[in-house]
Amino acid sequence: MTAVAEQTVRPAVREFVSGTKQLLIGGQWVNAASGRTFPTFDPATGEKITEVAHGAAEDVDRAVAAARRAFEDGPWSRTTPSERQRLIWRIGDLLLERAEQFAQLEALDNGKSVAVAQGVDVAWAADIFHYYAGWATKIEGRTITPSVPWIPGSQWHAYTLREPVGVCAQIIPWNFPLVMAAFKLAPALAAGNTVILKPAEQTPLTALLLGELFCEAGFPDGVVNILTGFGDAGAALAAHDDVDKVAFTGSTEVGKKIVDAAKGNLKKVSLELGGKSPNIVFADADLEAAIPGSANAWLFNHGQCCVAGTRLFVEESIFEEFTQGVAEFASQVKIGPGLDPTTQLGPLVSQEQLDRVTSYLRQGIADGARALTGGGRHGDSGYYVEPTVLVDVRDDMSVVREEIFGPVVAAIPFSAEEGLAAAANNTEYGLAAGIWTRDISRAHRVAKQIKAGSVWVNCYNGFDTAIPFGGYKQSGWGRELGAEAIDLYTQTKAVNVAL
Ligand code: TXE
Repeated sequence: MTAVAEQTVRPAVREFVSGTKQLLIGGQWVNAASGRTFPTFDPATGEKITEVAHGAAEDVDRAVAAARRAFEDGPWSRTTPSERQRLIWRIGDLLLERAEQFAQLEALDNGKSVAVAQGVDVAWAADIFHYYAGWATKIEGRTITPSVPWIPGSQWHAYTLREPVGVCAQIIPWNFPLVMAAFKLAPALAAGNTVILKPAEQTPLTALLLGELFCEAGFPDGVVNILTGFGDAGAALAAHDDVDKVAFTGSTEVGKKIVDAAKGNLKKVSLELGGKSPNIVFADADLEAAIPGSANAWLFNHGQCCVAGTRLFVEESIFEEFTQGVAEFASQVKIGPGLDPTTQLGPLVSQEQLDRVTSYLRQGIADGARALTGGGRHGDSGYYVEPTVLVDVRDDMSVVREEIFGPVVAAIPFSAEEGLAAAANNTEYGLAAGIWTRDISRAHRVAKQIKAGSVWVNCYNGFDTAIPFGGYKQSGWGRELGAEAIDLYTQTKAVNVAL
């Protein structure tokens, strides 16, 4: 840790990162079978925070075996829904009790502002555990009265049971490390599954701290296993014959590899992948709300959001005024390290992401795009990028077509509602969209035409644990959050009884 980080973070955080972090397998903290470790870095400085166990295929086998035992023989398969409810609820409580520690650790490892980490990430993760604790006691089947018309006079009684899928592998990314862990773990556990969670190699720390909460709360051994490592560990989980389901959030490219790897035993697959979401502003919109709202649509979390509104469609008559307003807003955000509570825009997560985002910017400008503000790296230490508003863009440019995952937006003028949805839908992705207008009929009309899993009207990033979330097209398979996530982690058994 740097001297600044040493001074800023609480003793509990310093202590947590003071030694090598281990894997959580079968209720025990253990080294990787190979004994290897890897470093995790502070993106504000590029300096190492600590070493983490480098889990690989052999550890995957151990973790899957532990999860299988806990599912088949262990107490988890015999716990009642109300016992699961109490345990899961306790995780939400513990997260809130330790909110500051989690927030500082997240800011240190990921680079996001500590204020956002506490107010959004930790608060939301706790809410997700509380919400799904409630679901544990409400997973119910149906009764059906079949008529079986080809057996006259027969009498039948049929009902459905909703059973857990089994051993679930959950592979998550680095942009919302704690929230992603909560998205995956809470519904899976509520439905009675056991889990192996693989955090991203860039940001393993809050998942490991969360692992401590599972031990403290009294979850039986092997119900939650946490395996830190790289893509090869994820690939081994996705391919494992004793894993019943794999849930993944990350790039579309890796999502396709997961689908291939899962074929062996046809395990269930759910995917939440990339996006290039349209955010549409009509001339009649409330500009006082739409300008900051549309800026935050791609600035939030430094643009490292799968839902980021990175194609900004603005009606021609207000295009110049609006894009200037967004550029001015963006140029005024305070850039700094995540651990500074006044920071609004922190560093990107890694050198790799810095290189990736700045290379998109260079390519876009070489292709003829013009930066109204920003355009490159910010400073020369840490992984900072200037918030960038690009105009004069064309549909064939990579900055318009591809997910950049940094604080960059491409602004595109439009002249009429006719043809607008086709332009907005002209992407391989379909995760989210925004619509800003005072015309309520138009808002609903356009919302219906957009091919995306979430549409926000006169707001952006409007998330709630009860609202389902997921992608159309190449943005994914399945829906997380809400009741839909319980569907992802249960399977239906139909029982038909001849009376
Ligand atoms: O993602 P990866 P990366 C997008 C975003 C970003 C790009 C690359 O555009 O710029 O992806 O980021 C694990 N089998 N998103 O390379 O590789 C990996 O260890 C199984 C969008 O970091 O998809 C990590 O835990 N697992 C996204 C997780 O997959 C594998 C969030 C995500 O890493 C694997 C992150 C394999 N073959 C990036 N290879 C979103 N939808 O929010 C890697 N992993």
